[in-house]
Amino acid sequence: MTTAEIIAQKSLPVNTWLDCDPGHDDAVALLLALYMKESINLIGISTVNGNAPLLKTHNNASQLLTLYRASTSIPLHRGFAHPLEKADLPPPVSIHGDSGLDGVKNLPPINHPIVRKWHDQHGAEGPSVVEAFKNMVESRLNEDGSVRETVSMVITGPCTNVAAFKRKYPELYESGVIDRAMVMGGAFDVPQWTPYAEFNVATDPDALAELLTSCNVPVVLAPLNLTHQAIFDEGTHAQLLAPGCSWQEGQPMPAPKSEFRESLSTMLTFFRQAYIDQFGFTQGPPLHDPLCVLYLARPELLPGRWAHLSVDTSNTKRNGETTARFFTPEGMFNRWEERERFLSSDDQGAFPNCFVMETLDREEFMRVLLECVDRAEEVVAHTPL
Ligand SMILES: [Ca+2]
Repeated sequence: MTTAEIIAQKSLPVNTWLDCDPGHDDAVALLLALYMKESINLIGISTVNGNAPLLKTHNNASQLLTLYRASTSIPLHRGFAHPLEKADLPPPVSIHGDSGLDGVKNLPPINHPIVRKWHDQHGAEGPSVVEAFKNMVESRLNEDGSVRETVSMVITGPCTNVAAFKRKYPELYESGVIDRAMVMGGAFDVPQWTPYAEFNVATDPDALAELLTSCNVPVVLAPLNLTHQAIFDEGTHAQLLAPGCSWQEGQPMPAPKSEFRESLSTMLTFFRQAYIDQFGFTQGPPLHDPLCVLYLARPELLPGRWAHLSVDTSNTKRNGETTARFFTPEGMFNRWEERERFLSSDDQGAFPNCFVMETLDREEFMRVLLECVDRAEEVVAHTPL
């Protein structure tokens, strides 16, 4: 059994909370979370400042949930508009456009009644998300403090919301209900947003640092080294537009088979162009965020290693830099359940606090993604707005 299987050996479907800052790749993560139904039970969603200011990421989440015809029984909470401590960090980048989700055709408008319903459901900003996490955890604890069921947190933006919860209710964060914090962020020796740091971590380094102090909730990290393998290439794009088509490289793209496919295609085309213009990615955009959802359902597709992860919070140019000391060779540390022996060590810097996903079965990921598109298209076709 691989290390990945050991940490993620859970019964399916996995109760999942998605904390996000949509964002084009967040949008794909949300699609997977909603439509990998036999593997993922999406119990809640929250938004955070990140790819765009909070007002916009919350709008985008409301529009996407409407586009995807998500069940309105799933709560959507508005989170924090500013990082945990550093209020003066630079504003978000424009890679997702001014709205944070530019270029998507047929996106339901923000004044659509269903979008408004999502938007206003739990629309109060900030601390209310912490109370939502509190209720989510408490409702899964028995009276004697034992855990009735677990929840995996998926964080595809800055970690602000979850870190604020951990600070206010540390005993609930560590209660065992939250079994892991899946975090898209960080990078090791690859080009980044700043010369030292990946965007999500640079946007709120103190928040990730807070999560890394937990002895009970491991961080499972999808760094850029991994996510840059998740290239949404032209061949996959052709299949997204017209499933089963015989597209060959150099041919024009097929016409979209439905309005819904056109929406997703334009979303990924915008993201593709942004990656060409800003980072020189010519093969297609990397789909960072969905890998955190994919791992919950299919950990064998994303093997990795345990590490002690640290993050620079010094407010210097190295702000948000992630450093990993890996437990190698295999066998030094494989099982989260065996962390006790490190807890008693004098050197807390040796504690394995993070599982770093390292490689991806890209082909299978794209197959899963296209399957979710098929399922969503079917629902959309039968659910007029
Ligand atoms: Ca994101």
